[in-house]
Amino acid sequence: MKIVALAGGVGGAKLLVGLAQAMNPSHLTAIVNTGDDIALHGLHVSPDLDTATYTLAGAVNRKTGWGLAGESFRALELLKRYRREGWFNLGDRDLGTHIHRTALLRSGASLAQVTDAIRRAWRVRVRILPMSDQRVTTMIRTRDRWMHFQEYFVRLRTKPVVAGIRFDGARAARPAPGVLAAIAGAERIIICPSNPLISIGPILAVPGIRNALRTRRDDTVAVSPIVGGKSLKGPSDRMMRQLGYDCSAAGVAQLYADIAGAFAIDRSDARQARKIEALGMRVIVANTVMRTPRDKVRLARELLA
Ligand code: FO1
Repeated sequence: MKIVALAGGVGGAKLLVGLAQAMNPSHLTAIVNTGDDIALHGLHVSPDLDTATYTLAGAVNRKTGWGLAGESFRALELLKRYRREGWFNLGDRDLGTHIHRTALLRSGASLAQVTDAIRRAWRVRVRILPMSDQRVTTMIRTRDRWMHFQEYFVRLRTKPVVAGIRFDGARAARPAPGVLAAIAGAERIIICPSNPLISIGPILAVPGIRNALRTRRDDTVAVSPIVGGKSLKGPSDRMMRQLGYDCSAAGVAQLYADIAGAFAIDRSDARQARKIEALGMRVIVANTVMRTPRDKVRLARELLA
């Protein structure tokens, strides 16, 4: 069975691990958000691609969900001494990935080619595709200005109220090679419990992807990242509220109603089922909170069943 999963950061990567264990991992394609990508110290950093790769390789820092386990930050200490920007915590080993990615991009490789080379070096069998080879940058508007997503997320620790989101470069971007074919050829498509606005939103903003998914609505299931009105990880709940969305599983379902024929919610949200069914979506009630490795595989099996 060929499966496609749309994923953003930490929440998405967790479900990818469950899927990779519940099926033949070489039949799984992850289409990953690159709106969070940032240029730092002359390096191209792709946080969500790396989170997916490191997590699937079993090398991720389990505490944070991003970066590598057992990481040190000695290069960063020196960067700070030189008064370079030090708010984005690039680990010593992680820097190796960014140096390699940047060098390959400079020598003319595409982001999709580089991503494939990196996941092979980590012996990851799941195919990992960036949403696009072109640069798309998620920008966040706070009260007084627009800023890069990572400035809002990491430097300002998601404290400012979000007044708007835009995806710079999206209109001119194209789906990365393999993305549309994977969507067309998948037996099932899974939208991971990632932030719908800033993790899945950029993927859907790449021209052609949302339309391709609309034609596969009957085979697509989305998983709610909101449980009991709260996000499982990160600022999804606050962001949704601040931007005037209904911050609930049903509110997320509304955002996906045109592309997902089924929507998975947590047992504790079972009362929302009727509201979601009214959107023309089939509701799957499951344990969607992934705390242990068993939780991940169990959820993956339910989504594949
Ligand atoms: N997240 C943080 O909250 N603080 C950091 O300093 C940080 C550094 C970082 C370095 C490499 C990387 O791949 C991810 C990193 N992240 C950090 C996570 C990243 O900002 C988020 O996971 C995503 O961009 C949101 O999906």
